Amino acid sequence: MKIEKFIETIGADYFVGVPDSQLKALCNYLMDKYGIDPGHHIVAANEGNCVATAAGYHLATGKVPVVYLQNSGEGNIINPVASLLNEKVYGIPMIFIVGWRGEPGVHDEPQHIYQGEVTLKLLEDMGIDSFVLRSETADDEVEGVMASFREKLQAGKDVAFVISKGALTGAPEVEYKNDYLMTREEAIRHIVEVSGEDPIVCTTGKASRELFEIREANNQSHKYDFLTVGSMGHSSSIALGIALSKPNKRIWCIDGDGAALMHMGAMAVIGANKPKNLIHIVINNEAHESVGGVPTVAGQVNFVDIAKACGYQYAAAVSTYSELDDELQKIKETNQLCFLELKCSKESRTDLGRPTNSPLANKQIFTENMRL
Ligand SMILES: Cc1ncc(C[n+]2csc(CCOP(=O)(O)OP(=O)(O)O)c2C)c(N)n1
Repeated sequence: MKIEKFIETIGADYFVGVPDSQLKALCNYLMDKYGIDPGHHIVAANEGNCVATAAGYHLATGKVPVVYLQNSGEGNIINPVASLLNEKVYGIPMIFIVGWRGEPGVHDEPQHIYQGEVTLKLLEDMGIDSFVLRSETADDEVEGVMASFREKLQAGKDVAFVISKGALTGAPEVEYKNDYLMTREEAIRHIVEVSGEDPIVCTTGKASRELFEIREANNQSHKYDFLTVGSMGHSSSIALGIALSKPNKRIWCIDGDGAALMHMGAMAVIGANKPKNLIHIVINNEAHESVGGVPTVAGQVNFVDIAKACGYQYAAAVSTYSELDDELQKIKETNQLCFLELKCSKESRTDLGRPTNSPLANKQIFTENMRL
């Protein structure tokens, strides 16, 4: 279905979301039409925040908002859906648009398989009526579904369109860029040169795919790396758990700005615990680059000040490779909790591959190496 027709059919003009590559048509449509606009389109830090912000919009206007998310974000919405939106609590109506990664029968990456299997069931368990939009779904069928959804929304219930691969079409071209010169991939290459045999916990999305390919190109083992292929926003907490358990090993965390924002409370807990052996690096390209490039709010966030305020003992930002190399050497030698922000461009290789090791195989060699 063409995105314009879909938006016209659901009749909404207020959207809060976390982007998804499978929702590219929707994301680009919203960026093209509204950009980031407090009256029409907000990109939230995580999907639970989307629900809460959309609930606030409904409370203030009486209108029905739309929340869009990848199905990976279902876990993040469960709490506010069950304890805020549900008709046994406040009965706040909302339309969800959910990108269905890992749909059974459609090939996808390991982190999407189980989530894909339980996507519809989780919606059902949350009391959200859903309809699966497929590439072959006729426009008038969607109109019919929306007519019945409208009655449910009027009764304070929530509904969802689950978007199968390729079902939404007609994405306008949108250019996502900033002025920074370092690329994420080259910056990771510089980190790997300095980290040597230290373990690295790497964030969700293309950063992990790039790290995997860098190891391959260097003929190095993958045993040093824990790739957080799913579980966006949790790399720094995983790294904290490792760092506190292995005080004699230096642990590097390569995080993304979108991921760091998604569960920013983790930084407060890391800062309070002060593991001396943890180096937390945020690659800030001001975007959700891995899923298309929709901006995060990280262009307006001072991560260095936040890290210092959370209790990190050293924090700095760099935007060139020579600054990066200087800082990497410095923090490698200081025995204290360090934070480094890398200001990077919004780009990646079009021929970037995916890890060829399974997550289970990755875990096994990583843990064997950790326990040596
Ligand atoms: C809970 C959850 N929501 C959404 C996604 C989809 N997703 C995968 S990577 C990504 C963007 C990550 O952005 P950032 O951390 O800034 O890294 P970048 O891709 O820019 O390097 C998103 C939204 C996900 N995997 N999990």
